Amino acid sequence: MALTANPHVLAWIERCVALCKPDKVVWIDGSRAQLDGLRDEAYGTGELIELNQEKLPGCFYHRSAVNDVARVEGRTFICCEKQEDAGPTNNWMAPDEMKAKLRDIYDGCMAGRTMYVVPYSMGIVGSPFAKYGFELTDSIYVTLSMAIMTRVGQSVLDALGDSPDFIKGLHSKAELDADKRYIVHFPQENYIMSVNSGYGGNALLGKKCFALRIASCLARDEGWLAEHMLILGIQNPEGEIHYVCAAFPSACGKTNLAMLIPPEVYREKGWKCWTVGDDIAWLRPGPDGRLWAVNPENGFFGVAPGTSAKSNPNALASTMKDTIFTNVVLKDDGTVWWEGLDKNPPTNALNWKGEPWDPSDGSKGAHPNSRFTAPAKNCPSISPEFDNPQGVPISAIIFGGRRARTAPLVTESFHWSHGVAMGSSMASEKTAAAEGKVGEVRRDPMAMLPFCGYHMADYWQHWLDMEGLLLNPPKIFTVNWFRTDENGGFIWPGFGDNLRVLEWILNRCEGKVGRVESPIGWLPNPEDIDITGLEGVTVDTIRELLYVDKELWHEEAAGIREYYEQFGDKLPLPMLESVKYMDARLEYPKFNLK
Ligand code: GTP
Ligand code: SPV
Ligand code: MN
Repeated sequence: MALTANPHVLAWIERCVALCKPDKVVWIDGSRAQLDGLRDEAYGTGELIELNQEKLPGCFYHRSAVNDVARVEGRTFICCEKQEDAGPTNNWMAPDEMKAKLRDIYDGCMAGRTMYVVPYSMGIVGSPFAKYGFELTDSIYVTLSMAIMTRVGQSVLDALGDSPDFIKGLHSKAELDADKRYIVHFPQENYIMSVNSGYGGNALLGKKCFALRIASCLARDEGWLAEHMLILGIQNPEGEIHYVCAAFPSACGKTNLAMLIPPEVYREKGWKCWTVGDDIAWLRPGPDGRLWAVNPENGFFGVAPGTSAKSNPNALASTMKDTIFTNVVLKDDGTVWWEGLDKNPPTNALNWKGEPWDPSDGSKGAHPNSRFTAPAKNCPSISPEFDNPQGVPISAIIFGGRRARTAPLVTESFHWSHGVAMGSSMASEKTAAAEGKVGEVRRDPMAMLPFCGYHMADYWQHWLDMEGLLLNPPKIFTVNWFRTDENGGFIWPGFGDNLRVLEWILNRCEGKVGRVESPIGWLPNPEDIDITGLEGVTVDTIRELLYVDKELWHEEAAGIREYYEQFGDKLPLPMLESVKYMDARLEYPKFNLK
């Protein structure tokens, strides 16, 4: 039975039912009993596997299809009326043409199956910043994942009432046919259609599809920002908490930074960090002229490999109950394992494909993009402000990526538009979170390349315009934890020690520390990065990590200009000026670069 009388919702669902032809329709009220019932049903069909309930209470396991393990950017479309509004970085098709194509694929796709109606909220239900959506899906895995990642159920319907202001999402696994897989956004209709995938960002429509691609369009129209950013609170020994947002491309360290545990010497002095969000931030100008951030999600869909008691104890602790594990190693005692968890790969275990796995044969047991889906409230470092509907005030915005050689450990922008230019030209080496060749360098502006729902150059202009809405804008920085030495090893220890860099950033925001001018931005005095208690890192190491290589940066400037060319007349002037200026400054005698 329908759980709402909202005529707009009911009329749309009726059309979807007529198209997909499910055997029945089940409304998700969000109750524990209903979700547990669905989980048990999925144990029966093998869609989900129960884990050891003594060791991992409330946890279960899922394997996705072998051809369905990451987002598919090549099959992700922005279908606005005019192609030029989607821009050169998005796939586009005319809405009518796409709908005709999808109609054939969806026709009868749920025959013999149940359609679950999942009402969900991005943001705290009832908050002025929350936005509501519905995901119609034929997957119990997706339904249960949405119940972790978002706020679902009756409270959402009550808050929505009879309003037509909701985001529609129609998802079907269909046949999991990779050739008919489409992840499609119709921003002008607030509509998302996803078919033939059951994985992560392709299928959990509240996440990348709604909270970034559709929301970025809403944000442009309404004067705010929807960003691929973590939100972290940093408490200093005086007890003050300052918040930063950071955008890194997929699988480049957001979850890790969001759950940072200070190094021992910092903990002893009283430093503490608080997790507000690990993937998505919605940012609005507040009445005080600052930028305020909320995390619209309610859980973490984190990369499993590399997560350990050493690298990220908070993430690991978050997965100890009520968590779904996808595509990791399944051990014979009903627990899980992945590369980097510890140094003891299990014997008698099944790999992510469900095959008996011999760790000594050199193959990976867990898929590199295997993930945990964990409730945010499980996280030991979850911020007391997590549920604050007003969000938290942001002192600094940080852009980062994986660069083996070029980018310094940290750089401060000269001013807002320079910071926007820095964000627009971010580059990173490709990871396993999306299909394609791992390792190759690609530009990923603001870590939003796969997630911006409109023309990238218009998005940069929107970022520039935001300055005018902020009396007290955050400072913008870039960081790079991934510089390597001649043997390919990381020079910077990273993880908890990244707080040492954050401290410098916050000190800059408060004017408590100096900086050095460089052609590419302000850099720290190497002595101002606190290295107390760090083994093997000296002031010279920091100097090396901050080094600006003239030739590499000339190449970088050329690469950025070439990248910008595709945006033609739409490219905001400050972007181009910024790279020209930087390129010229590399030759200024005062910098004396070799
Ligand atoms: P998405 O969920 O895909 O958006 O990824 P993410 O940005 O949250 O990345 P995550 O924190 O899961 O990190 C991905 C990988 O980066 C893991 O293998 C980490 O071990 C590694 N990583 C994270 N932080 C650091 C760091 O400071 N230094 C180094 N060397 N590696 C890091
Ligand atoms: C990412 O790829 O940035 C993720 C995982 O956070 S997914 O939800 O699949 O997009
Ligand atoms: Mn992400």
